[in-house]
Amino acid sequence: MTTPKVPLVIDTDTAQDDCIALLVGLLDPRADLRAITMVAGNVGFDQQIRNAFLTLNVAGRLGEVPVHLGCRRPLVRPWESAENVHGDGVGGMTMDMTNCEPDPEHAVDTLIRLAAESPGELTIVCIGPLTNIATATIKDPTFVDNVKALYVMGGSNNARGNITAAAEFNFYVDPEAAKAVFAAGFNITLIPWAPLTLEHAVFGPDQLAEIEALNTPLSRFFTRVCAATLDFDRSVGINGTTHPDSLTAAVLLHPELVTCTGDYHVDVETQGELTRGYSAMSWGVHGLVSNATVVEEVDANAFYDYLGRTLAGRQGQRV
Ligand SMILES: [Ca+2]
Repeated sequence: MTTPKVPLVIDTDTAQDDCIALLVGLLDPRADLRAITMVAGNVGFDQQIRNAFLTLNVAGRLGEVPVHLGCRRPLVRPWESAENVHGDGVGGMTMDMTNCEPDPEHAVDTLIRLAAESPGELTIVCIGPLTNIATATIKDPTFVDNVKALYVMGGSNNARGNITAAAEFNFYVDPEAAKAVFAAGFNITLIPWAPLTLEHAVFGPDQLAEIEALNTPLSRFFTRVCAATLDFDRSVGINGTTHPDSLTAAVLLHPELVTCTGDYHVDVETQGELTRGYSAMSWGVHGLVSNATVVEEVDANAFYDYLGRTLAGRQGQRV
């Protein structure tokens, strides 16, 4: 018996682990990736587009999955980048972009259309700021009900941030969008930065060496893309590369990776003097109704093995 494929869109600010999440969506046999939608986030918008096409190319799927361009800035605030962390997001890789044309349909309209075409079936893997999702929610009142689920990478579960002490980057960049999305009534599974990513989705030096030793086009791509942040990660006390985005895509396709979840009411701070983008996650004792399933633990070894198998594959072209 074959397992039914999971229809999904990946909404991404493509740099580093976003690229690896795209590989998961492009290469996992369980995934039916219907579109890649782009949102302002990690690095310059046009660089993000190039990074998405580089990833499609290495996966051997150029021209098969459309790239749609979405919101180029947050709802209310000016865009802030994480280029100090990511550089260009792909370790300086380039390619001929002659045949890499984004689809002319705006990403927000794509999200609305694809959700409406198969109501209750489409999952959106949200691994950037939530600007496109919030905008789609405002534009089409039926969008929330048409979407099966959102798998959101963002926030921290009563734990430390990354761009500030209080906030994780995706929620910090567009806190108004994040707040709107959590208030909208979606079925949300949330993959937080801390403690989950820091405890369960960091690949240390030995694991990175194992991946490099695979010496496939995909593993070489991984090594080049992810190595660019190693110095930054070490400077902030993380001895390895972090993989919250690829974990988010992986747990959608392989829920058996998840070993513990909790029901939380999640809200996002938009006004705080020191806490812009802070995710307040209430664990059921404050009289608030749950609006998200928060992943609390995953099988870290199984996740690493899964990505290793993906990168060991024969798909992809030389880089
Ligand atoms: Ca991202």
